Amino acid sequence: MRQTLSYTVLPAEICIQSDTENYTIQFFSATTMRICRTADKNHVSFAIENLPPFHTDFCVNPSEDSGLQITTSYLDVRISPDLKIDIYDNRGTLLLADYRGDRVTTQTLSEEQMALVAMEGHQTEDTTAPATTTILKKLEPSTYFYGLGDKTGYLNKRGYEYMMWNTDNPEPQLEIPTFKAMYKSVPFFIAHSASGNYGIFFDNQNRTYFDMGYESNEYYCIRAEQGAYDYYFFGGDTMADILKEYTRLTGRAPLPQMWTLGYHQSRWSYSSAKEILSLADTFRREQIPCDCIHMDIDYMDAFKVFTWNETLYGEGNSLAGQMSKNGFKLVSIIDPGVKVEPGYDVYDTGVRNRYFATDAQGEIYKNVVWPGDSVFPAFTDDTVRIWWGGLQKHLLERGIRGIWNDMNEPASFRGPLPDDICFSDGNTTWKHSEIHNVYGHLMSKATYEGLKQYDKKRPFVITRACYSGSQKYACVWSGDNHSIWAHLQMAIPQLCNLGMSGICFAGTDIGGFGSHTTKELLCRWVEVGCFSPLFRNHSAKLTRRQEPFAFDTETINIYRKYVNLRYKLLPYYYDLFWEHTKNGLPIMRPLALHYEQDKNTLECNDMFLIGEQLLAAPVVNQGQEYRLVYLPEGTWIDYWNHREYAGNAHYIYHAPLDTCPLFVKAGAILPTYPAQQYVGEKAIDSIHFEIYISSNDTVTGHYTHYLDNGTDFAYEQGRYTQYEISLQKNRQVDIQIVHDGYENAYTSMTYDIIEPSGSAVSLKG
Ligand code: MIG
Repeated sequence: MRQTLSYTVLPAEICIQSDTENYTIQFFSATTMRICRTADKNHVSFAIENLPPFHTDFCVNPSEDSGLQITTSYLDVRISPDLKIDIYDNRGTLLLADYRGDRVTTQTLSEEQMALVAMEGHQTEDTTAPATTTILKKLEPSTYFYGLGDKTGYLNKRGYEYMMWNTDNPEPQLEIPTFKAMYKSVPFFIAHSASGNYGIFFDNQNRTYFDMGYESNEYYCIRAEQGAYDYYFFGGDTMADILKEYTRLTGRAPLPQMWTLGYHQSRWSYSSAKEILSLADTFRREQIPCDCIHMDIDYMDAFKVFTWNETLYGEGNSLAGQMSKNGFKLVSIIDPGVKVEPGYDVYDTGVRNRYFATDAQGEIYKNVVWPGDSVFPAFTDDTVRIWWGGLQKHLLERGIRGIWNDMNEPASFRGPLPDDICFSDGNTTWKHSEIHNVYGHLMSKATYEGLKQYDKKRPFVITRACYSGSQKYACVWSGDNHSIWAHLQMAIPQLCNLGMSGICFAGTDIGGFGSHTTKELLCRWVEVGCFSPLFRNHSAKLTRRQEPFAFDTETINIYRKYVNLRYKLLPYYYDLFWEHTKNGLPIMRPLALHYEQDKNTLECNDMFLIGEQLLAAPVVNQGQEYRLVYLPEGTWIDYWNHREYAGNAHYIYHAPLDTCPLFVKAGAILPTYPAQQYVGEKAIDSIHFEIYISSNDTVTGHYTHYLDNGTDFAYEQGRYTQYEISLQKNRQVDIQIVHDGYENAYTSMTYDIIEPSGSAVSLKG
């Protein structure tokens, strides 16, 4: 029997009724569309805090097949009577079609057979588990997928299945089939194909599965065990347009304090004030710039959060005070688990006010983490978040300048938290299974808001677990990697995909966390890490030491070279963060983001861009001194020797241990600072631009430079200065101040025009 759709058009939405379900469609721009089950329209979104205004400029018409056609100036959406949705762009190109067949599941073994397979320890995960929502979309042969947070594997996510379930598993996260889930859940991806681009954000924080063409080459599949049927479709001419819209919806990273972009040194755990002070001295003596030392769990008294072991780490803020004389800041770790110990005021206050998660019977739920028996704050509740935010004062009083949130998946030592543990928010009681993936998000939010209120500076929060939208509150690190080459290699696609997921402020533990690093691995890792937005070396207890001076003079020299490079480029990094607040683009970018028409870039796992002007091609293989470099279109200048490279070509590059191949796009205008041992060591009253031209002198360039006090929120009141610098064909350089609000703006500006010195020969040449 032929169905006909009935529908109602309201000023800001379209409601579609079929025999079985009602759906609502809304637009937030000509390219951004939301499709949800009408019953789910008002579900709580943890990612989107302020829905942007509705876009009401759309037309709805019945279509010839008794379906419906909705158009905006960009999209042409066709809905068939059986409720299949096909999305075209305004040129008639099909971007995304609903799949017309059924899912073909791969698990066909009987229970008995499964048990047999499991006996040897093989994985027998059942991907056919019941789902309340299954979205099947047609998979085109040429589609590449990017995003999905920091999952294992390669830049292109096609062909693999991932699970969104924040997971702490410190084993080497290697084989993708066994590591479907990591610490973070970001149910957003961008699809790129020959016919165009689009993005999908599935706003469901429950356990979800993203099969990106693993079980079939015909479709891809998004499934949820429970929760809302609610997804956003983003069209866009470029992947950058899509990221801009996705981050308009879920938020962007606010400007960080400038010092947080410097170098951070960490290890689990520096065991006393004495050790930390002597470490700081070593940095200064070796002239390796460093802004901050991280304090892992041992600084606490019996792992009780918001306490301080004064015997080992000094009284009051004495440690921070001594460190600051040397230009160092301290960041300290805070886990969510609160030790069960009557008389410990964090525990007592939480119990008295019912701030902790309970079991189904209403008893406070206990599991085990570092302090032993522990309880878990219900961060779902505003009151609990405000309380937790206030607790940060204990650390601010000790002079701590940033908070590192760990174990917030939440991790637990006595088995996972049962699904039915209750987290209340005053009105609703959420089951653990419903809020597991946003637990870290809500903890970061509480921390951010507390720091903002009591410190008044731009909060510096690092989180391990997160969800879509956490970029508003915290930067992230990729958790417990290992000191193995495979994890250095994986760092590049991980950080690039975090950027493609809206999370621009990210890093991996430089040198590797678990296992034992080597001199060569550490050197190659800092050559990648110095470009990652969060620049931190961290390692586990009982592993070989991996501070920059842990090996020999050659290592120190190489390390210093790259940390110095980072400090020289600090104003460039800061500009990129500012740009991110405007357009949602990441700092560290896959080549595909700017060269999506070039097939060579689409699966490039071992090179990346920093903004648009720099391209790094680090060596990430043991024993390698030569590597293949691909440069996309344009003219590129070797940062080290100024040789000119024609783009669209492959080169063999000699990169001994002290060399990370680095290229500057001709026409680039790079802002640079003088060498400093830490941010603020020198009062910077002048800036120097390096301007890279091509040998035929035809390349032009344009650059926006941003300056403010690098610390607080005064810029929101217009207290910043913005410069526009341009390079004309005849080497004419023009600098203009377009906003003049920062009281300590530069008193002088200088530039060098960098001329190419000879040209390189490509592989074809
Ligand atoms: O179970 O605090 O990922 O960075 O050093 C280990 C100790 C707990 C895990 C974090 C790591 C940190 C470590 N933590």
